[in-house]
Amino acid sequence: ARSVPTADLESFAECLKGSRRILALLGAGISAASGLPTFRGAGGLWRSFDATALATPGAFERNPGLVWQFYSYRRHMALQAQPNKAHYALAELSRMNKEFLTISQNVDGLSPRAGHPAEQLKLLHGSLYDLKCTSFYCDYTRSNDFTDPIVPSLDIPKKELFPAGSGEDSSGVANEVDISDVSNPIPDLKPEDLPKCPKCNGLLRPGVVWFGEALPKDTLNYVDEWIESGPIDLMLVIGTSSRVWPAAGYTDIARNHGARVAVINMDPNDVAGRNSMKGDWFFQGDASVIVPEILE
Ligand code: BJW
Ligand code: ZN
Repeated sequence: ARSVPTADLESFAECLKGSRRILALLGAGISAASGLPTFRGAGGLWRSFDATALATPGAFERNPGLVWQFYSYRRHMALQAQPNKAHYALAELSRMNKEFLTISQNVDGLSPRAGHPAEQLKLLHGSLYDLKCTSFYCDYTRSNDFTDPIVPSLDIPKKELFPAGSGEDSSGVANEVDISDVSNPIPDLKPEDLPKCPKCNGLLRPGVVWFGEALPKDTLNYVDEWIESGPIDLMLVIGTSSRVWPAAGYTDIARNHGARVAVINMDPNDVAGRNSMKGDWFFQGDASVIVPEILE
């Protein structure tokens, strides 16, 4: 049984067939079926903290140990997670169509791991596996560091993403204390226990974009040039609440460049209910089901 109404699917398929320049904007919802929580709504809390409140320069300044534990946990969970059928379908479309560009707000690394060609995938909010020095005069950065934990002090108990049943054979010991569970105390880490810069011994931070910070300039320039280099046929808006700027703005920009817009989201009130985000198509449901179905 199809999860998408046939009429919509037919008109979309026809548009897709005639489309060359396609832009996709990804948000946390595309990775939900891989077991990773989104930011807003259920799962958007880490311990008692709002995930978006930890994603700020101020939170890191006030308590780098806490923020590093949050990111260490997120890295661990994302490394355990597997890309889903939506990540794979978009990677496949990229290989088939070199004029397809994906801009992702996600830092989880699942699109690259699904084999999405790097030159057709722009990460607007950085990556959990990039690190950068916080010292003002130091330019040290490191990318694709999949070490888990990143330093020994961050080897703290974490929840298993998909616990191996409740049987005695599951690795229950490691799961007895779960750092994401608010009833368990959180270690008070000192700055000297946190990831350090090999160049200047300053504090390293995750290479992600926090609120109030500029998105990577090269990435923005690349996307702008891609947008300006011809009319856009189709835009796919997948699993994002479209509340965070400038990412959310790309949908209207694409529309102004001629794009028809397909929105794929679990929640019809989230995106489609807000007028400027209204798409020509709204496909409601789990992206890991819908995306492969409509791109097939
Ligand atoms: C499913 C599903 C399933 C669930 N299938 N769907 C007014 C105008 C313009 C800007 C601003 C403004 N007011 C404030 C700003 C600035 C601010 C901003 O946008 N704030 C808003 C909240 C109002 N923006 C910024 O600060 C940005 N920088 C900036 O503007 O710089 C200016 C500047 C220029 C020059 C110098 C200096 C500064 C930076 C934004 C950075 C965002 N960072 C984060 C954290 C990244 C690191 C980390 O991961 O920890 O990015 S916040 C968080 O939100 C993360 C996400 O990428 C981002 C977007 O969230 P997303 O992906 O949409 O997730 P959710 O949870 O919101 O939605 C999930 C959706 O999926 C829902 O719709 C579900 O229904 C759906 N879903 N399951 C399909 N299975
Ligand atoms: Zn440094």
